[in-house]
Amino acid sequence: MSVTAKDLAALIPDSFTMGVATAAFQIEGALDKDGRGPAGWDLFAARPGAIVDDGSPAVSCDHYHRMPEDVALMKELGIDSYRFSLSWPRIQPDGKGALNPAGLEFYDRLLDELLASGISPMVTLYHWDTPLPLDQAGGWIHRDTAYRLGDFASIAASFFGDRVARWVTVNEPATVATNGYALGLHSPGESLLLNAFPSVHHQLLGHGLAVQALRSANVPGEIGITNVYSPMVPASGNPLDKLSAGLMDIAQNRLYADPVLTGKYPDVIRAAKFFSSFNHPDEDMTVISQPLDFYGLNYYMPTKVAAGAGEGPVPAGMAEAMGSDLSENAPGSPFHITAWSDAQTTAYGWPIKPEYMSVALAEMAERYPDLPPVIITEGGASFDDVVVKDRKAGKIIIPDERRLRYLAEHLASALEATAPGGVAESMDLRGYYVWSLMDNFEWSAGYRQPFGLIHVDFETLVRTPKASYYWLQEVLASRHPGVPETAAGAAAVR
Ligand code: IFM
Repeated sequence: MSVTAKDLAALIPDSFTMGVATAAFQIEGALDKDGRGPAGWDLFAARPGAIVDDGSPAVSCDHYHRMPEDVALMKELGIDSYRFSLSWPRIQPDGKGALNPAGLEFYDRLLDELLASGISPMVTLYHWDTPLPLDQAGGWIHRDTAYRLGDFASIAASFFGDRVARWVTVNEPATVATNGYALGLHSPGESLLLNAFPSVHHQLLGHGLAVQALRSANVPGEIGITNVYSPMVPASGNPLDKLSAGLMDIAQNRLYADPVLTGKYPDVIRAAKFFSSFNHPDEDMTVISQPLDFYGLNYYMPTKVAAGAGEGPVPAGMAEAMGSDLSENAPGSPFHITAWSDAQTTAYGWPIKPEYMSVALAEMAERYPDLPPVIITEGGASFDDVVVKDRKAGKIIIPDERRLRYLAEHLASALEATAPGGVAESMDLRGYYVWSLMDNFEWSAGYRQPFGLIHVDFETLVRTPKASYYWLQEVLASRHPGVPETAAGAAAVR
């Protein structure tokens, strides 16, 4: 499929939100500045070998000090909305109790700058940077962390509620539970395998408590959660592969979507033996499944699943990009992820399959008849970008056509699926946010997986828009005929 900027713009409905997304820990840097407390991630990232190349998040994009420049780049891009997260340890260093005025002031300035630039703020309350004292007390294994997130939501509502258009309570609880608590690849580095289940339940409870807090503060903004969704595809017609794909679907998709959207864990989970060792009050399910104004969905790729332990939980190519030998992380696993023989891949080794964006939306629409409006809160791709110095023009050019194509094809797939006659036509799709505004600290993959529309030189911190930025700028400007094109270089790549 090849989609031009103007063709794509013509597919975008008038009221559809186009945005870019980031997360505090991945872009802010300034970890020990102005009263920020440590996060569990600060410690995890300092462990030798935990991060590819031992990349440090200490400075990252230094967004904390360069925020006005970054907002100016967003304004120039022409987006409708910016999704960012509040750094919990910058605002409330201990995760409970005293607040840090400098942290509150930073987000005050960011919100004001966005609104002055005509950009609508979408705020994520929890994007993985748990304050260290909470992690040390058990993190998401500990029920109390959910209540602390509820309190944090009240704080955010009282300081920022007047200016936030949309709230995301928790980002991708599946990634936190799987990578952080089951496999030890992310902070807090626990390898509890199936015993990680309490971290699932407590994040979902934290989501529900945060919804309650925001509702009781009467915030005018819309409220939702963000779950990542990957269609699970059996490696073959073999019944064991099909069973494995079904189990993986439960473990990575339904385990998080069902409780929020139906108030119940999937039957298999409830029946599973490990579940009986962990009890929770029944009332939790009511808290978890409160009505939402929107459901946030992150789509990056489908997953091919095969029976048996395989060489490790993920294919070698992907594992290498994450800098890990994963063969020991899930010993005796009953199934594993396997590579697609026919797919191009991102730098991470993730298969590029835009048609599965439609599959993801169709599956969600079919499974959850009462699904609220959906917003794709993240989508994007990491590639090894090439920085070209055009000495004559005295410019740097970053021709990232693969990223541009990835975004065009995935957005087109989502819009076509949800248009009348599409495979997910019953879904009310309200927006798409590109991950990410700029290259940043990609968790345990460090700086080796750049997702940005804007290149960041991590030595000099100079920002350079890539071809995908200029292309998106043209898409955005073309939505409203009559508005003059803003961008120098908008035509660089079509
Ligand atoms: O960088 C992450 C983000 O923090 C959560 N969703 C997936 C992105 C790419 O891996």
